[in-house]
Amino acid sequence: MNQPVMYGIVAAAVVFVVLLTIVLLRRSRRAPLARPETEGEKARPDLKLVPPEAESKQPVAVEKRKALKEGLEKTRGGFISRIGSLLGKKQIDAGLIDQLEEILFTADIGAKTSSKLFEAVRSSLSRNELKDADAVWTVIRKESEHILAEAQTLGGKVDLGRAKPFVLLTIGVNGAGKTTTIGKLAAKWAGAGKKVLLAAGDTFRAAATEQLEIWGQRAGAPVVKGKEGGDPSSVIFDAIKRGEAEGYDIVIADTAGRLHTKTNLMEELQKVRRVVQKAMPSAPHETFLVLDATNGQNAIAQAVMFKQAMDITGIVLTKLDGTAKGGVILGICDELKVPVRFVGIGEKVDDLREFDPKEFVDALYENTESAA
Ligand SMILES: Nc1nc2c(ncn2[C@@H]2O[C@H](COP(=O)(O)OP(=O)(O)OP(=O)(O)O)[C@@H](O)[C@H]2O)c(=O)[nH]1
Ligand SMILES: [Mg+2]
Repeated sequence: MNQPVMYGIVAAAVVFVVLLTIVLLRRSRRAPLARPETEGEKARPDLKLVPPEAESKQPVAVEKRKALKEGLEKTRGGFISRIGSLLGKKQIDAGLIDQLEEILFTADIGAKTSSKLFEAVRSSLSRNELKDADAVWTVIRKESEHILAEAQTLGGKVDLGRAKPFVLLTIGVNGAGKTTTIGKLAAKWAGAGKKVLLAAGDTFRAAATEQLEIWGQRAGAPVVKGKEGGDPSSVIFDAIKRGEAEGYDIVIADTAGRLHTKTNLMEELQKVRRVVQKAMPSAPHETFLVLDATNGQNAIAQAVMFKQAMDITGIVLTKLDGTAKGGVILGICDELKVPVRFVGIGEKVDDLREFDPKEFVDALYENTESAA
């Protein structure tokens, strides 16, 4: 064999080995993704195979705070930014305090809460404690946190382990976000290893059961259904009985949206509660009033009337992401002295946050001191 042919064969062999190595390396990197999809995953394209926490490069707590801050962006752009501009320009004196009063009273946080915040600032000023804008923000923050924390302390914590099944009723006006919140909660609790059953207590709309079933499928939570136009109490009764018989940890009951001003519909809710008690004397263990933050002060009015009719143990405030009226949470807690349990910050399954007064106030008044 002559020399050029030998070199040719050696060069071809080297190229072959290099190419083979590249191909093998690529394959070995792809291997973990080659897991075949299960039937369930194929049927549920909306489900994330990798949980959101695992995808994130940042710690979970940081991610969650960021999402809450983003959810509250519009609210920060409302009365908080107006206070920011006021404090940024002027001396802290009586003239400025008058303007602050006006902003607070038009802030959709309710008259009672506005006057509480305002009085806190005014009394600090009269004690000569307000040297600069930062000091004003500190007073507003502290008073806000106090209002939220007080309701939280009075209401205690949700203890899912206190009964089996733990029965949760959800109530509220039309479109407040009840069904969506149930779906988010079912996914959250099922994800934490709880066996969750849903009760389609909204027998008013045919589509309501279907909507709940979609959420139930995502969470792996079955739905107990009744007939359209049937008695919501009996559906919820059946669900509790099935929950007991089949060892469910949690039963979450949906109800039809209703106007707080309609007496007959509020009486229907009271019947639901009586029937629930018949099915299980210690139930309902929690009754969540779901309120839409975009309703602003009307949400406070709803809350007051629902509380008169039902023993509400917790609030879920939804749609904080879509409104500048998120400060209404202060008015709700102040007026009702009922804790906020969760806040909704979007339509997706993980857009629900457990409510923590300090975290919330930090997110709400984020950057105010430096902005002022
Ligand atoms: N942006 C945003 N949208 C939400 C949130 N929660 C619910 N929604 C949306 O609000 C709309 C109404 O939600 P539902 O869960 O159907 O409300 P509901 O209270 O069950 O309504 P009814 O059964 O008619 O009384 C839906 O389009 C939801 O996607 C939230 O936190 N943020
Ligand atoms: Mg609904």
